[in-house]
Amino acid sequence: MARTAFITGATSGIGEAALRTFARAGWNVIGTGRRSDRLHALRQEIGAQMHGCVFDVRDEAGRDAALAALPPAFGEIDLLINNAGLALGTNSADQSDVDQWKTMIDTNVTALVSLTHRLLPGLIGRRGAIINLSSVAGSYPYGGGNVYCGTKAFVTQFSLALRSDLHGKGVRVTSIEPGMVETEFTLVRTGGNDASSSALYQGANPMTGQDIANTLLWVAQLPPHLNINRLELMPVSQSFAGFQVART
Ligand code: NDP
Ligand code: 8X3
Repeated sequence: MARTAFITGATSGIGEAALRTFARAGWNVIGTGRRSDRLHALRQEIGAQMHGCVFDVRDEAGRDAALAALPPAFGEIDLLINNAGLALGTNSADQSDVDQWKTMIDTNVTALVSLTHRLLPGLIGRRGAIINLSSVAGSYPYGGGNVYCGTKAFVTQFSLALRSDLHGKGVRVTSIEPGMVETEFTLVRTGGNDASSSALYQGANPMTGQDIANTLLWVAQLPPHLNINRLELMPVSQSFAGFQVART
C-alpha cells in the first residue's frame, strides 16, 4: 500500500518540488498552503494521488478542520514534512519590525510544534517519520538574520530533542539544513522585491527546490532502521566567512 506524506508549504519552492517528487515515487501526498489556486493546479497536474489542504499553519482551527476532512485514502499519515516557513526582513535587530519577528516565530516555531504535536500519536502508531526544514541559519548566525536564525536553531534542536523523546518508538526524525536554495524565499523576505531576489541568486548557481526534494525522498526511503539526525547542504558556490571585529 502506498505511504502517505503530509507536506506543509507545498505551493512553492521546496515543498512544491517535494510534492511532485514524492508523488512520482508512488507516495500519496497531502500538500498544504494558503494559496488555494496553486494547490488546485497541482491537484490537476498530479491527480488522485494528491490531496490539497488550504489553511494558514498559524490557524489551528483551520488546520484541524482540514485534517478532519481528509479523505479516507489520505487519513493515515506516515511522514510529516514540516516545510512551511519564511524569513521576513534583513535589517539589524534595532531596525527590525517586531511584528515580522512575531510572524516568523508563529510560523516557523509555534505552528511547527503544534502540528507535530497534533500528528504525533498517529506517527507513533504507524512508526512513521518527521522531517523538519531547518537551515544553515540555525547553525551560523549572520547580520540581519536575528529572529530567522533563532527560529531555525529552534527547529534543529527541537528535532534532535524529539528523537530523544521518541526513543524506542521507531519514529524517525531528521533536521534538514540547507544553505542557498532558489525559491520564492527571498521574494517573500524582501516583501516582493524581484530585483533583489534575482540579484542574490544571479551567478551563484544555487541549489534548487528539486535538489532538496531529492534529498527529502532519499531520507524518507532509507531502510527503517536508519535515521539521519541532521543534514546540512550548500551549493558549491557558498561557504563560510570569518568573525567580525569592531575596532575603537
Ligand atoms: P517558498 O517561499 O518558496 O515557500 C514557502 C512555503 O511555505 C509556501 O508554500 C508557503 O505557502 C508556505 N507558507 C509560508 N507561510 C505560511 C503560512 N502562514 N501558512 C501556510 N503556509 C505557509 O520558500 P522555500 O521553499 O525556500 O522554503 C521552505 C522552507 O525551507 C522554509 O521553512 C525555509 O525557511 C526553509 N529553507 C529555505 C532555504 C532557501 O534558501 N530557500 C534554505 C534553508 C531553509 P503559502 O504562501 O501558499 O501559504
Ligand atoms: C535560508 C538560508 O542563509 O538565507 O534559510 O538564511 S539563509
